[in-house]
Amino acid sequence: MTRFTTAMVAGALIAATALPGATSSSAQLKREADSRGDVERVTENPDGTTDRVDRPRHRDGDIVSIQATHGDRRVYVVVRYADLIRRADMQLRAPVRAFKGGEARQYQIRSANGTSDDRLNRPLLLVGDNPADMSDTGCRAVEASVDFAADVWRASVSRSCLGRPYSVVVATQYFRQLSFDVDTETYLWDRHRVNVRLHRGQQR
Ligand SMILES: [Ca+2]
Repeated sequence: MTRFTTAMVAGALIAATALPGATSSSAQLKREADSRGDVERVTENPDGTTDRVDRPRHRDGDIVSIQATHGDRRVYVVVRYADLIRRADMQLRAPVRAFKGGEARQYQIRSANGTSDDRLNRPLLLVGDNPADMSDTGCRAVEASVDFAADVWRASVSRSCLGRPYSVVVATQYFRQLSFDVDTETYLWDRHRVNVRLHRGQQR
């Protein structure tokens, strides 16, 4: 199994500030571009140091945009990549920070989609403030699919599985493990985050 690291989710944990309520009664949607050519090769060393090497010509897994929607019943995310190749060792992730009543919980939609085994590809909703120790919520109302021809990943989760939050912060990560042993892990990754919020009055 992949070991989780603080670095992997750092981008998702930044925007934790409480957000003012919006006035729109419709679903909220936000789309943002992500830089191209910013995939990194990361090595976490036994002494706790981390080496990062830019891979500007690496297109596979390079996130180019994220679109998040906070609807009345579900949170949706659509991620586009410069290129996306089916690989057994990749994970497509969408960290979702859900705010309600002054508290926030950290979730993550996770989808592998690297094999033809649908059981392994079944998307999961994880929860936990410690990115190294997240647990499966058992939520069945989580969906994900990959269009490799279009280099697009689509995922969604019901608001009930997120505790019916009044606002969410949605992020995304591409993660591909290259090597792993007890002391050292090397992986390719890219990440982006986007803020989407929903007015309290729309809680259901
Ligand atoms: Ca990118």
